[in-house]
Amino acid sequence: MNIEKAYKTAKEQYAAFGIDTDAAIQKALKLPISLHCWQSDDVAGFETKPEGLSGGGIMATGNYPGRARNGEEARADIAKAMSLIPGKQRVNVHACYSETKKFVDRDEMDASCFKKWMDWAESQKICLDFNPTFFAHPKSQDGYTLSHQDDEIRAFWIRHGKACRRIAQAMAEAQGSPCYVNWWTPDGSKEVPVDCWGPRARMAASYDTIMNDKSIDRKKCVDFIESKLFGIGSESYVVSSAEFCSDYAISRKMGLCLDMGHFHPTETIDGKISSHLTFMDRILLHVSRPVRWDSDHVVIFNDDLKNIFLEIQRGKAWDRVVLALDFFDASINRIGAYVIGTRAARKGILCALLDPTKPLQKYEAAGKNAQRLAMMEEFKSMPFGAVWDMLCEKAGVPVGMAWVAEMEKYESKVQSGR
Ligand code: RNT
Ligand code: ZN
Repeated sequence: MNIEKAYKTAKEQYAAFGIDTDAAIQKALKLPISLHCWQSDDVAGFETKPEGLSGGGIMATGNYPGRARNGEEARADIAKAMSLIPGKQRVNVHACYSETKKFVDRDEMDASCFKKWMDWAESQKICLDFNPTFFAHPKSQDGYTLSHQDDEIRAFWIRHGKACRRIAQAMAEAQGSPCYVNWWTPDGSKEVPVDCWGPRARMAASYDTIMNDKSIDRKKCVDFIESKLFGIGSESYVVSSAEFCSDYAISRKMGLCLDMGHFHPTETIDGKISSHLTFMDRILLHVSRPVRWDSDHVVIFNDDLKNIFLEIQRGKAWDRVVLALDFFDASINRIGAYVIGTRAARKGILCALLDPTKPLQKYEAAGKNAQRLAMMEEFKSMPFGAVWDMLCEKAGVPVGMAWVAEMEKYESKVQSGR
C-alpha cells in the first residue's frame, strides 16, 4: 500500500470541505499526552512495603508475564513503547514509584527520591508529571487519608501532599515546563456512613492546608483534583465525589480532573467539558475506558474517546485541557497496552482536528439540521486511515500494525526473561 498515494487522495477529499490535513497532522503531533508509569507494573510501585496492603479500590487484573519489577525495567519498557507511538509525550509518575536505597516514607519524600526518573526524562527529552499516592500504605488501610478523623493520620497525609508539590516544583524547574499534579484520594466507605459531612469538611481543610504553601509557584506546580463515583471497598460513599471536586476546584481556582471511568456506567464525560470550561481555566483528562465499571481497560478508538476530542476541538480549548492516560491491563503485553492506548488517543486527537467544524456550525446556525446530520454521517466514512498513516510516517514510527513485530521482539528478548 502506497502511503503517499493514499494520502494524496485523502488530502483532496478533506480539502473539499476546507480541511487542511497537513496542518491537522502537525498539530496532532504537537499536543502532549502524558503516559502513566503505572501500566508498566500493574500499579505496584517500587517502595518497600508490607505485603498484602489494600490498593485503595483500584485493581489491575490479569497475570500476563513480563511485568516491570523495578525502575530500570519500567523506564526501558516505557521508552520502548514511546518509540512506537507518534507525537509528543510526557510521563506521569506516581509518588509510590520513588527509588531510594533506604526506605523513605511518603511524608518525607523529596525530589532526590525521583532522581532516576528525572535524569531519564532529561535523556529522553520528555517532561514529567506527578501524582501523590494516597493508597497502598499502612496509613490508608481503613479507607481514609486526607479526610481521616485521626489528626495524626491526616497530618501524615498532609505532609505527603506538601512534599509532592515540592517534588513537582523541582521537576518543573528541571524540565523548564510545568509539572501537572493530579490529586486523587481513595477516601470513602463500603456502607453508607452516618456522617457524610465530617470527612468532606476535613478533606477540604486538608487540601486548603496543602495548597496554601506559599513556596510553591502555581505556574510550575499545576494542581488538579480528581473525582470518583465509587471504588472497590468504597461503593457507597466517596468523599471526593464529582460535586465535591468540581466545587472545590472552582472555589479554589484549581484544576479539575475528569476520569472517563469515574461516572455512572452510561455517563460519558464529553458533555461535561463545555460546562466546566465555562467556569474553570483548565481541566485534566484521565483518558481511560470503563467496561461495566471503572475497569481501566486499554483505551481504544471508540465514540466515547472521539467525542471528547471533538468537544475540545469545537470549543477551541486545546490549550486548556491537559491530556493524561489512566489504564492498567495486566492481561496482555504491557508494551502493547501502552502502544494501543496511546495510539488510540492520538488518533482521537487527529480525528477531531479533521472535523468540518466550520461548515457544521454554519448549517446549525442557519437551522439546516438535515444538512448538518448528512455531513456528520459523511465524515464517518472519510479516508481517515490514510491521514493517520501519514502522521505515523511523518513521526518516524511504524505505520499500521508494523509495531506489533517490534513488541514481539522486545517480549522475547527482554520481557520473557523476567
Ligand atoms: C483511581 C484514579 C487514579 C488512579 C491513579 C493510579 O480510580 O483513576 O487516577 O488510577 O492515580
Ligand atoms: Zn484516574
